[in-house]
Amino acid sequence: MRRAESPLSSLSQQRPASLEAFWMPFSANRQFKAAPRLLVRAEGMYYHDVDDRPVLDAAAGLWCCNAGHARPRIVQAIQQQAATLDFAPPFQMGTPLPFVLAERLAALAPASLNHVFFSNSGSEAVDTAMKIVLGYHRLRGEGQRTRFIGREKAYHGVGFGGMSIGGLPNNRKQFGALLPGSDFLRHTLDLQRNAFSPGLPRHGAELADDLERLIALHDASTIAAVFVEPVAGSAGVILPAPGYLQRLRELCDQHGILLVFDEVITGFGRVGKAFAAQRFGVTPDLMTLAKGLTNGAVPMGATLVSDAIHAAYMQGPPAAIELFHGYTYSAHPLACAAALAALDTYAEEHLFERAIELGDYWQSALHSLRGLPHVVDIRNFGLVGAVELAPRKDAPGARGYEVFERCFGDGSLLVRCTGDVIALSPPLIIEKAQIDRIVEILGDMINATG
Ligand code: PXG
Repeated sequence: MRRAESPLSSLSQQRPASLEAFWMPFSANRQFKAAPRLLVRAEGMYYHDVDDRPVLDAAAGLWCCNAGHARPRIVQAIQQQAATLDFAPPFQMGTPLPFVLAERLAALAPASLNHVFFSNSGSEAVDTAMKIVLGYHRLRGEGQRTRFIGREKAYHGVGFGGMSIGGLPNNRKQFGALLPGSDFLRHTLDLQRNAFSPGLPRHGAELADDLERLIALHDASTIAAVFVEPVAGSAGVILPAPGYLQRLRELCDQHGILLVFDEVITGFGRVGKAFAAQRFGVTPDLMTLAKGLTNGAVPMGATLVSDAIHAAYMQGPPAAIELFHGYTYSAHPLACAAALAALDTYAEEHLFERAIELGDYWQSALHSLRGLPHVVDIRNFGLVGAVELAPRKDAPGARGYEVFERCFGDGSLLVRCTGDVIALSPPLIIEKAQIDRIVEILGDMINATG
């Protein structure tokens, strides 16, 4: 399959003649273009770069490829679907696969989440959730509930909705006032009390009570929903103390506030169950998904909605469009085919159990890096890990970036750096020997970076 002599495949295997025109996302464009890192193919646990050097993937691409790369079922499903039905209009028309996929997702999700709205990314899944929440309160005569509560350091994508409830300053500061009325829970990162905790941190369940402060300030009657990542990924892997999510759920219930879990990263086995909601035993009212939904192979997002919310919309004249929202590519046939094949692969290989099976091994391997220069914290949960480094004086992020660059260049290892945190989220097919290899290389590169 690789290296078929078509013009596209040869283009996809070579250094491009010019790097100028492509404005790269979330990248230091000038720095990258001066020393590009180009990946040209992938299989299983490995990428290959443009010089055909294998690179061990400790990031599942970007938290996406939970079953590893180029999985045959998924490849075939996409190929067949592209040749059978490339596109069909999703508005007032249907194709079979999204109905099948939605049933499969509902069966996998917590019991009450039985309705699925499709989009093309995590950002769109979040914005969709925000719109569904606002419409729901309005339908129930509580249209004054317009305020969203996010959390400091949260990442909910880059739409104006998700950005407005996101709590990473760099993602907000260029873009003006954002949606009015959002407010933020305190984040749960506490190195003083929790540094080097194996698994969930002991301290910090009481941080959920911060919602009471916001309720006291704004009045519950103005608050539409609380959005949280059960485990925050982008900010550098921030974990909740046991009981934290339960407490948020209780407070939301007491005050008629909807609880939304953004499971774009935690979904599809990353933390040892299909979804973090199940691992933590807390059921949200809505859940946002993307990434692992198609194993990263085709862009797709999904917003799962409870029966109660869905029922509120399914009233009034049957000819009325219940929700004036959707994307040209909602439920795209290629994405649906990829997602169904990804779900089959996950099930066949029992991949949602891997993060628990490997959890102890992963934890001890990662924590063996304690004591290396500048390592100020190590965090792990499921098959997620983070090694936090102390920032260099006056150059936050520089040390983390250097470790990332060395890992790729000298160590042939793909990790993700976010500020001075090295985040790890390998494909769930990882073997113990590959865990050892990740930790060995990362340790060497941290030592070399100094
Ligand atoms: N919610 C969460 C929790 C995410 O992690 C999104 C929404 C947005 O998804 P899209 O598909 O619109 O990108 C994400 C995305 C990182 C990193 O550095 C993580 C994401 C995106 C970019 C970088 O960890 N997650």
